[in-house]
Amino acid sequence: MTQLGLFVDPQEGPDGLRYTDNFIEDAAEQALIGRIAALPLQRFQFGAFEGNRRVASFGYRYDYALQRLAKAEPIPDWVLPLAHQVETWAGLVGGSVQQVLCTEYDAGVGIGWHRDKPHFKEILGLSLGSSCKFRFRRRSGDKWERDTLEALPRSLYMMDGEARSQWEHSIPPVEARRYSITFRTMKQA
Ligand SMILES: O=C(O)CCC(=O)C(=O)O
Repeated sequence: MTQLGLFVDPQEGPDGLRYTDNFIEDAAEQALIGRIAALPLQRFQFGAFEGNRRVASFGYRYDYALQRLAKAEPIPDWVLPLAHQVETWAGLVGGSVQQVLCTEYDAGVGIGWHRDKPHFKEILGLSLGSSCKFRFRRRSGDKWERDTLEALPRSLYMMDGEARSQWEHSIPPVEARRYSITFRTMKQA
């Protein structure tokens, strides 16, 4: 298993994965955690099932019952400068981020293997509060090829290319409460 923690070697890990530590300062992290904790977070709903993580979606949300995107509350003003900072780092045009997901994982909570919905293009994620093992896997014959990114608090990752289209990702139960903000661009129709 390759540990990408500092992402020293760009040849390591899934193609299309980018990562940087210290994307924001400590004070900004604390302010963002306060903002997310104050949101009306809801347990993640997928059809008849409910995840243990708590979320709030902005811009769009995926409706699992109707299997399509639905409009959500606009991206809040306090997220917009951060979304712009994320777009600049990613080399994206300003305003590309059109969906924002704020997530709270209590200790012991994670997220199962998945790829983000095909309606979205680039996926970027800011980690807050504690680190997590951001795992990747993809089929290779009858085996799984695997990688793990140690995503530190205040770090940002981006999934594009193969990391986005071929690899699944998951987070095993976190040891301490973690928050994340996921920034998604839209695939053009
Ligand atoms: O918390 C994270 O950084 C990942 C979230 C995620 O994979 C998702 O909500 O689809």
